[in-house]
Amino acid sequence: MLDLYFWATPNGYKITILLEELGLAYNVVPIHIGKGERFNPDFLKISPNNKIPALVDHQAPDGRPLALFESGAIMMYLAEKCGWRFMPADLRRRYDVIQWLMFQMGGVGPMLGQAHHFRRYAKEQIPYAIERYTSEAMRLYRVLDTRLAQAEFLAGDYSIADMAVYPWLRPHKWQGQDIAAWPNLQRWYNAVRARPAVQRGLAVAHERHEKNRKKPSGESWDILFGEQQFQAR
Ligand SMILES: N[C@@H](CCC(=O)N[C@@H](CS)C(=O)NCC(=O)O)C(=O)O
Repeated sequence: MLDLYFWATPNGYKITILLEELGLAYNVVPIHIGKGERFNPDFLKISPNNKIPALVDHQAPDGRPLALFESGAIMMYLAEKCGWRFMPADLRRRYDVIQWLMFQMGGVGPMLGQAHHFRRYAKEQIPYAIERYTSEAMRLYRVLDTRLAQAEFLAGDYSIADMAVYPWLRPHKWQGQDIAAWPNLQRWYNAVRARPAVQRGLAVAHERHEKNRKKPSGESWDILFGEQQFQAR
């Protein structure tokens, strides 16, 4: 059995989408990030960066339990465990997937996350920061659109790289972006969104954590962005 430590955020959705694509059974362990559940010592043993998602596979292929944090590592593990699905074993094709996955992990996620923060969550509107991360979001959208003019999906065939990027582009309005301005990106976005497993991956999350759609305020803001996160250990 797989335990997914999850909250309804783009990094959480990546894993529910992949689990649905793979048809694996899994148990969702909700970690309400706005309530500080991620500082629970049992969770920290699994996820030392105290962020979701994390995964425990109670029976990994070597016969022992395996705990993983970082969504990219979790995706690579699940793809390999299931016989290299959505990340081919072939060296060159595998690295096509890995480089676009790393582009998401190192660029798309952190930069768009900062765009969300400064445009939507920051208590003070800081024009320099808003401009910086909105421009960077647009630059990343251009990189994606250019790539998707050459290939149907980021790594050629549909892969974990597409599943990693898609949830981050859903809140494109929060990033000050318009997907319709990028025809290749829009074509890809519609194709990924139309996949039944993607819809299931998002629905699992919505059913359980609808309240998370609210903008953090008061105590949940302090837990997410204030002093509390630095005093947790
Ligand atoms: N690089 C990490 C990022 C994880 C991450 O930022 N998770 C967010 C939710 S999307 C979280 O736990 N936020 C709570 C916090 O940062 O305090 C990954 O891809 O797994």
